Amino acid sequence: MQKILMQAEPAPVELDLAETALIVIDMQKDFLVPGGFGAFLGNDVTLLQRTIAPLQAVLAAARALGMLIIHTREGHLPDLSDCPPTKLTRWAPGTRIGDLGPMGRILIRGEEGHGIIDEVAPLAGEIVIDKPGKNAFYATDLGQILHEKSIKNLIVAGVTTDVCCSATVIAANDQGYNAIILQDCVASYSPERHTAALAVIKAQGGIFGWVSDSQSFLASVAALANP
Ligand code: TIU
Repeated sequence: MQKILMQAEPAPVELDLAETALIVIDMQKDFLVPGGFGAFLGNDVTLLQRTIAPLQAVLAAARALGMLIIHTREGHLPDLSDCPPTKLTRWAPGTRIGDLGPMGRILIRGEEGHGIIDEVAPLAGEIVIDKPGKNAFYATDLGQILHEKSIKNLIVAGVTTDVCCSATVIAANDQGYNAIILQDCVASYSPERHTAALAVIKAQGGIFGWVSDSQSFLASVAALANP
């Protein structure tokens, strides 16, 4: 078994790579490209694009190590039957989930905007989970997949820090997983909410998990080759 020791807050964390998955949350055009759900909500989507380069480096290392890699996509069935009315009607008509945008219907499975951006596209064989909620465990097979693969630790990347990444870290913690979020591989439409969400995760001795970064992950992996 290959074990890495990764610098993190509130404390370094040791991870057995055979029991660790990289989960990449919702790196979809609907969140990162103008004209999608993120932009419909009034956000500057370019704030999320700084995650791309560090995430590419982390993905390359995880692939080289043979780690389990899971990508998620937030979105709904074309008939919206899996979208709770509370999520559907929260915004003004014309800017809602299912409404037509420049990349197709907003947050609808199969539409262009629902797809993962090319820069971090899943490779053949990598798991892609479609989720109707913010938390990746809700109404998905994620828990079952992690159980079958004997995964105990999740390295979390993607968007947005304070919404789907945070919701997934919090759910993972309750379900008995160690969650380590990589702060330069996650981003928010609000730098203040990004910082606040990470502060909550690592507070009180790591109440929800650990906060680390891509360089710490890559350094811990490099140390395997040069012990
Ligand atoms: N994936 C995800 O975070 N969904 C969101 O709706 N995020 C926002 O920040 N709005």
